[in-house]
Amino acid sequence: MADCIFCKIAQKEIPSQLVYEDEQVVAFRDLEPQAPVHVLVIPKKHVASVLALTAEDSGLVSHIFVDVIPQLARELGIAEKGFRVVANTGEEGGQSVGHLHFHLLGGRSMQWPPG
Ligand code: IU
Repeated sequence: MADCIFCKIAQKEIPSQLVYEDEQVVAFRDLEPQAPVHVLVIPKKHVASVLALTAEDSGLVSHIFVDVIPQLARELGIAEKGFRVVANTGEEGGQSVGHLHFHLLGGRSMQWPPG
């Protein structure tokens, strides 16, 4: 999508600290990390949010959760102690960028409830 910053990051029109890439997905370091490890896992195709996912995206979502996130968690050294995956959705959910992204956070003890 033309004006989407995460589309531009996925297409490398805007630089980022990429930590993973395949045909469907990229992951990069969050610019304002909230934990020692904080990366964003995004689909290359534009999907606005969790609410915009359709049955056609089930393979993509499965790939992100079954393959990409566990692999990244291991590579980034947060698999053993634990980590958090967050998809802020919509205004009250705290979503500030309108391109689906999964925060992968780790390297410190997480609190509950979130703010
Ligand atoms: P949110 O769940 O939509 O609020 O998450 C958006 C995240 O994207 C947030 O943590 C920002 O720091 C991060 N981010 C980024 O890493 N690079 C950018 O160019 C922009 C936002 I815009």
